Amino acid sequence: MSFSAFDHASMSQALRLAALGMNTTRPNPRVGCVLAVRNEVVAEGWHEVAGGPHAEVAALDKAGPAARGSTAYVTLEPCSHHGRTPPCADRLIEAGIERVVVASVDPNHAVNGTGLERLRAAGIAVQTGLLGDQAEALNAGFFKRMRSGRPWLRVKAAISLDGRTGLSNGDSKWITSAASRRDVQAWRARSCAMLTGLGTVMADNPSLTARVEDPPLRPLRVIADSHWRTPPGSRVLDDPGTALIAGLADSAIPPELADTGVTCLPLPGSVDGVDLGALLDGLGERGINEVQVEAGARLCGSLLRGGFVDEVLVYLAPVLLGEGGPGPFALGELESMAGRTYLEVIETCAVGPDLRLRLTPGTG
Ligand code: AOF
Ligand code: ZN
Repeated sequence: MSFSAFDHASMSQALRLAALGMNTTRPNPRVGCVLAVRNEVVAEGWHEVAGGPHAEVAALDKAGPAARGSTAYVTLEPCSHHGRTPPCADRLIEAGIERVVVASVDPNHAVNGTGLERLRAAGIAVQTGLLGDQAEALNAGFFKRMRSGRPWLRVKAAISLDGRTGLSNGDSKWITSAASRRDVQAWRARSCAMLTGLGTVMADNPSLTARVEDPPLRPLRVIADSHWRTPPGSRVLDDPGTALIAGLADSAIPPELADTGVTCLPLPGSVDGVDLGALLDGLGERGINEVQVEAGARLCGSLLRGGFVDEVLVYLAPVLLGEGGPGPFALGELESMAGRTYLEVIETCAVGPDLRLRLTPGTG
């Protein structure tokens, strides 16, 4: 199936529109739509917020009668279900769209091909797969949650050139530049949840909010805290409605912690801590697509060893911290190089004086 240069350009534009919803569509995916008649764009739309109009409806509302006979370029299969809003497939049919080009099929089991079928049944020409990889990458969290029930996990680490995340006395402010720290805020803003451990709460008392100019939805702040020891006055609990503590079901929750109003999620586990798979299942059930982990070496190491990490975001600062401090992942001491962990670099870029690497756990 072939696509024209105009098809490519239009889908690229639809992807750019979809990205405008980067920080606001959750738990829904980011979706964009372009309507064009005879290679002339007549309207554009994107999904802004869950419960609000889907991308196609936003574009159709703008186009009005001009939508008749057009081609709709949509980054995700138009929905066929009644969710918070009525089905987009029906709206496209009613509007007299002639052709629909879709980047990726909706993995939501409530849709999953049925939107395409409905359009085809109405006599609309439907093509799929144009820039599908980009559409999927834009919604890696949504796709992963729909397919596995678990969120996409990104571990962020700020390290020195000698691989440390701080000094042995815990001091770590700051290793990376202000530019890198600002960049981190943008990754927080697009995340549905932040995940840390009790150790980081005690050492740094972080707020784990996203401080960007246009304040987006607050990420859910999640603390892995086996024995419910998070101090009720911690900054992560300053807005308890957007915080969650995951602890062991067989450990008692102190009343002063419960009284803060924070959500407590009791989980199975062991002396090593809560069962991280169960924690991720719990977050998936809460509609969490993308999780950003900013935590100490122990939790990050456990997540990596457990195979739960999808992406690692490393800020590498040109500073040396000497001996004694920890690295980003506690993986134990290796006896031979055969035990090393490989990661694959998928992107490198300069951020101020630092280097930012995006990696995925690989097989070597
Ligand atoms: C589309 N266009 O722009 C989006 C879609 O509860 P609702 O009504 O908002 O539906 C959410 C589901 O609809 C979401 O899980 C995904 O399957 C699909 N999202 N579909 O046709 C859009 N955002
Ligand atoms: Zn829809």
